[in-house]
Amino acid sequence: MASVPSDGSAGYLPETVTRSVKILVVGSFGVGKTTLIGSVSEIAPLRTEETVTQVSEGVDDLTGVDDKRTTTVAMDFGRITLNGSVALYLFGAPGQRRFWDLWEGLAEGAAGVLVLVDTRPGRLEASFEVFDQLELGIRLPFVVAVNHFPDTVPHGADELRTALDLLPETPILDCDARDRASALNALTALVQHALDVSADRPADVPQDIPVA
Ligand SMILES: Nc1nc2c(ncn2[C@@H]2O[C@H](COP(=O)(O)OP(=O)(O)OP(=O)(O)O)[C@@H](O)[C@H]2O)c(=O)[nH]1
Ligand SMILES: [Mg+2]
Repeated sequence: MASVPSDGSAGYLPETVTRSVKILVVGSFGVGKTTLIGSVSEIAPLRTEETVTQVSEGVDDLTGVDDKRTTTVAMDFGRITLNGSVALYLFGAPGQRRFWDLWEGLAEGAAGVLVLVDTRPGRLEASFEVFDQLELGIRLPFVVAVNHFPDTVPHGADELRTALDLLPETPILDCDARDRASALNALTALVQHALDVSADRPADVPQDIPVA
């Protein structure tokens, strides 16, 4: 399905690509957005990492990500080609609360949003506002991916759906942002969901994206 160039082509878009789709990746501080885009991108990802400063103290909860030294201050960018024909352009949002005003601009033209959540004790609450932001400001189809850390306690989808107040049709899946196949699986689920949602709005998303 996906390929990383090993032939020195520097990640030029394959000639077989006939469609391009913009995807936004959001989530609260430190959930693994930059990691996921880095794992899955077939080109060297663009990152805008800066050192976490004291400005973050008392604002962004560092619980569970104590070893995190850098944070995204503008966006991540990567690309993955599905089935040789559809290029997904991945835009990662900054997770620090003070940068959330950038999300709406980053969402422009996107077909859907992958929402990463960290369900560990003390971390899940940070995602509540993310969904407010999505529902009030961005209003695009989204899929929720639970990024598993070593101390993540598995929760049932129903339990999470209730905790996050999600609609019954919103897909929830597990992923490991460090794992390419897992990240790809989450993105594929999002494309499929965006297609399903757009059935009533044919202009939003190309209808013939091959999802394998
Ligand atoms: N164990 C484990 N660690 C992860 C995983 N994903 C990310 N990490 C680690 O968690 C930290 C957060 O990763 P980032 O990818 O920078 O998170 P982010 O969501 O981009 O963070 P901001 O841009 O600052 O909001 C890093 O230290 C990663 O190495 C995962 O799936 N499992
Ligand atoms: Mg980041």
